[in-house]
Amino acid sequence: PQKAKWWKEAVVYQVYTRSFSDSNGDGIGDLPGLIDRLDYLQSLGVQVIWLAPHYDTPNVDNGYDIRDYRAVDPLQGTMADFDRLVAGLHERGMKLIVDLVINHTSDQHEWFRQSRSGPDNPYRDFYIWRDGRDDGPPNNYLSIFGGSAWEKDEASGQYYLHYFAKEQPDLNWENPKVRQEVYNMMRFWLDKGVSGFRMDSICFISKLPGLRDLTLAEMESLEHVYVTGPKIHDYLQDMHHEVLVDRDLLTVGEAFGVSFEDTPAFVSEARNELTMVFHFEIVRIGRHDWQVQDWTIKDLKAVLRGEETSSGPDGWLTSFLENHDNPRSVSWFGDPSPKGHGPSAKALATLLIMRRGTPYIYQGEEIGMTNIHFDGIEDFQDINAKGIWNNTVGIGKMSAEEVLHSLRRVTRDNARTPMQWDASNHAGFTTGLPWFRVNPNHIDINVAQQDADPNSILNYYRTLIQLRASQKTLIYGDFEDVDPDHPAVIAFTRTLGDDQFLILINMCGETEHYILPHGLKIAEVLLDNMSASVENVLPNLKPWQAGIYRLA
Ligand code: ISL
Repeated sequence: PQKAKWWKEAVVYQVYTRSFSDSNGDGIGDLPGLIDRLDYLQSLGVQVIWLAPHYDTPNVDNGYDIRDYRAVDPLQGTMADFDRLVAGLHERGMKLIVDLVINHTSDQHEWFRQSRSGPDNPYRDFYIWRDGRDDGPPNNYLSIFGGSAWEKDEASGQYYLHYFAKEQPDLNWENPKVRQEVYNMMRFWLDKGVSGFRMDSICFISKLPGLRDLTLAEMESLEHVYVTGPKIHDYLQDMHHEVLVDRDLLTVGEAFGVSFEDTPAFVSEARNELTMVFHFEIVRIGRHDWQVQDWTIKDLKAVLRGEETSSGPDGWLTSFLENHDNPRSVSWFGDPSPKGHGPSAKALATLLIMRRGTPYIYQGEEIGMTNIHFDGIEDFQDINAKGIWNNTVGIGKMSAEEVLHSLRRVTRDNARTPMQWDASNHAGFTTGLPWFRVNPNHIDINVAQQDADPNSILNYYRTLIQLRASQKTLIYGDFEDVDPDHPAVIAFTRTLGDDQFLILINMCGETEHYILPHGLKIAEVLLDNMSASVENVLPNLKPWQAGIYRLA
């Protein structure tokens, strides 16, 4: 049986501050804007906020390029605002986790400025510098955002490594001084009252010894290579021992590239590394890297089962369908048209909250925010989308239409449009000019309207979250897919001792004639997005019908 922990019972809400709520009219969301919305977040029933990077940054990658780990980005507010945020959450019985970006810093970080100033500088070894090979970079590593992962520094003639943008040089974790600096910085924020960390790209921090060239196959899936550094577990255990131990924190690692089989090593409680990780198999279903592909509900169910076992006997897991790096789930897995929007968003909510694992709601998901329309490349903000464009259309490798077809669907920008608070101009996000376009559908999809409608997606989320909080079985119970082969319906049970629930989700926009396997029978409806009664849940599941039921 699972040990009880607050971070298993909590539902987490991810705030992408820049797009959440702007208090001063500069068009960029900020900490005071978030503080103004805490009552709303409390009313949703979430207990934890995951805050996007709030550190001083030149904003090349929306804050994932940190210039000063101990200062607040002036666009987002002040240290006093940060302290007020923590206090405001604690007053409401809620907690804060912050984003920890320690695979790389900004190239404007003081450590990098020093490091770059010459091979003899004491900070040189804070980053990864190598001599070039022939007339090019030290090896054929590629950046996740496209192009070489090496940038030449003209002054010394050497190259530095950057897995992401060239303005995001990778830290050298081999250097014990780097580790000590990072640990001190983590203690600084823990002393301010944060309850844990979301660790960005954490599985990339250990580099491959020798930095050999990648094979062609490896170049196609960089993340699977970059997570295989041999010291990753030493570093995480060292960090745990130095900083995390005995503090009862939520630590969630971004495990982009880590296979399900390799996951127990990160999350096993006995190993003292992380409490849970994010996998990308579910949110990346239906695409290869950034190119869209066909997918089926059966594929999705296979991934759900695979992820379920990835926690091993004494680890924990996460459940999420959206974040700031992925398109909107209702546009990807559901049906964003007026007819399918409400039912499919509720069906996805049922999956998100009722799986085993700590659920993470991304801002706007609780009202079913959708992807936005892009005409041409000039409509995009995302540094990743621009990199993809330059490396395809830019060098004549692919046609603009072909690339746009995928980019429109997959770009991270889809998740970064301003939060839709109401039907007013700029959706109540700002009184100024928003930094990024507001989705015109805020007229119909917004918090104010859904708050007032008992049948809204928002109120369905509230009910789901309460239900999960009230039933230990829905938190700690085992998960079993009871119908792996059905092509349209997800059917699973959650079981703890004698207590058992059935979750049914019709993942398509057609009525499904559905018979429960193994002679199972529904005895009680706890929640059903079509308000069906015991007698009429089955045999005809309506389009996107979903719910939680007790079995006879
Ligand atoms: O979203 C991706 C590409 O579009 C992923 O490859 C993503 O870059 C990867 O999951 C790492 O993401 C994290 O680190 C990046 C930052 O840009 C992302 O926003 C962050 O979530 C670099 O810090």
